[in-house]
Amino acid sequence: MVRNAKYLTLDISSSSLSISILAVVALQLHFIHSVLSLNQTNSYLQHICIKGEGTYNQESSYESQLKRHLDYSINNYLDYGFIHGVGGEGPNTFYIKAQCRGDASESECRSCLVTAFSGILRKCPNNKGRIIWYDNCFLYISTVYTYQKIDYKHYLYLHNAKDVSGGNTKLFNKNTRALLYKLKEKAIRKEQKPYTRDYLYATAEESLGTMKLYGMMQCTQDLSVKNCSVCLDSVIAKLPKCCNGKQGGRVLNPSCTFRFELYPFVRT
Ligand SMILES: *[C@@H]1O[C@H](CO)[C@@H](O)[C@H](O)[C@H]1NC(C)=O
Ligand SMILES: CC(=O)N[C@H]1CO[C@H](CO)[C@@H](O)[C@@H]1O
Repeated sequence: MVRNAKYLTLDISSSSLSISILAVVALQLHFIHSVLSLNQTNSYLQHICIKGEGTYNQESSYESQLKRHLDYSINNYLDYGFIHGVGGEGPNTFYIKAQCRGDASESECRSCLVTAFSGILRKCPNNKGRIIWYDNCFLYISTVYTYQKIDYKHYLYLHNAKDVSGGNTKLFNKNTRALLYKLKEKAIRKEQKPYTRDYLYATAEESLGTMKLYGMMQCTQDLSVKNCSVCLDSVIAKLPKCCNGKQGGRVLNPSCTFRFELYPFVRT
């Protein structure tokens, strides 16, 4: 009897406990859902360990210099979401290039780059050349001077798993291309000022019948407007390779990038 009562009590409290847990979970689910509907996550996308740039010994001071340099830049120079840095000496000279997506807040940008740095140390533990991409930022560490240069070597292609429905691939590709050229004109427009978040960055949306196509384009802020345009042409030319007949896709490069989807994925 006593045992039963005890059991009952326990049962009641644990069920009310599970009810309150459920309520919290429901709240979180609601929160997660509203975040997801803008797909404002910061997923890891891909990385490249650049074999040709050599390796370093993890016991050497190279990595701690790199870390100090990056920490300092992240804490002091992130106003426009772009970092370029030079450090180390002689054969251990490193160049850092990092940029956040134009709609990332300063704190999202900072936390993305902190994640990116620990991610790159894990994925390419002793490569001197390495690149890592997340939704909100990328980080490129190299032995090669990258400032103001267009990168024609490192492209990353990602596409939405879903195919365009209804056999409208040709028309959809044409509409996507049109959106990308519209984005390009917007990204390199003359009214834009250097040292602002919007510099060399653009978002746009286009109605396609009952659907809506959303797009984003960005060059790194060190590029000249002319070179941004050249870089964007080079990524747009990869459209068939990355995304033929897909509902969404992106081409990423350490100098410029684009993405399009049939759902809103970027704050406008
Ligand atoms: C444009 O890009 C090329 C190729 O990366 C580079 O050599 C040149 O210095 C850049 N020009 C400017 C004005 O930044
Ligand atoms: C990767 C991901 O989370 N994609 C989702 C983005 O949002 C749309 C609609 O809001 C979903 O359908 C996708 O699955």
